[in-house]
Amino acid sequence: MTLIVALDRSSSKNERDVIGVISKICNMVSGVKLGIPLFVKYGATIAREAREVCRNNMIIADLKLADIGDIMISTAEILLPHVDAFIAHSFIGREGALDDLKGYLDSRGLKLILVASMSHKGSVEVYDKEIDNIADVIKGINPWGIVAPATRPEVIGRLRESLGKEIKILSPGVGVQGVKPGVALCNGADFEIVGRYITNSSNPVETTKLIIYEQKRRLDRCRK
Ligand code: NUP
Repeated sequence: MTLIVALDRSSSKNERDVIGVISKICNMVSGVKLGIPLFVKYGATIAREAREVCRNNMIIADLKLADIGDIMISTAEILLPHVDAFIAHSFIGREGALDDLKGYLDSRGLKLILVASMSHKGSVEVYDKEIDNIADVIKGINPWGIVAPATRPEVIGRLRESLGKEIKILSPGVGVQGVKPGVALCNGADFEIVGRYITNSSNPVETTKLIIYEQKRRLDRCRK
């Protein structure tokens, strides 16, 4: 499975509707990524609920951690029982930050995912200019995965080349941000992250099926 669903907001007053959406599609996706708006609104409860309905999926907390090690660890601790992976920014560097977080997550059997570049246009202003330094930080930390933009497939290709095959690449930008399903996979990503295209759909199950169908179709073509 090559799809991760991103949940960032609830359209009703409680979180049951986003939980309702994922409960219908858990069996079609690899992971469920929970975003900052949901954590601010509902706290750790949202992760517990996601875990309860999607027992076999990877639950990813996308808090985009970017702090000193001690504070990132205190943040992760709160969500520990319900989450399998945490996303942190790579630009903060290793010493006193990412190396501490990585050590802590390793000791608990949890995954670290580092943002290597972002899907919005402004990411070229800093992240892409520093891509070699960023790749060095990533190599030094050796996380389970990285985030790289579906919107700039050449960046995915460059990171794949520099980091090798072991590190998983997760690519957002598919759907509402304009990229067609399968494009990032064809350029070296392992997973595509899709949020609003699914969560805002009047039929999230059919939309998820369609994305998976399109991913397969494009992959079959680009692998020929
Ligand atoms: O560079 C990034 N771009 C991005 O959109 C890094 C991310 N983590 N994301 C996240 O991916 C964003 O926070 C949201 O949860 C998801 C994309 O959502 P959508 O545009 O598919 O709705």
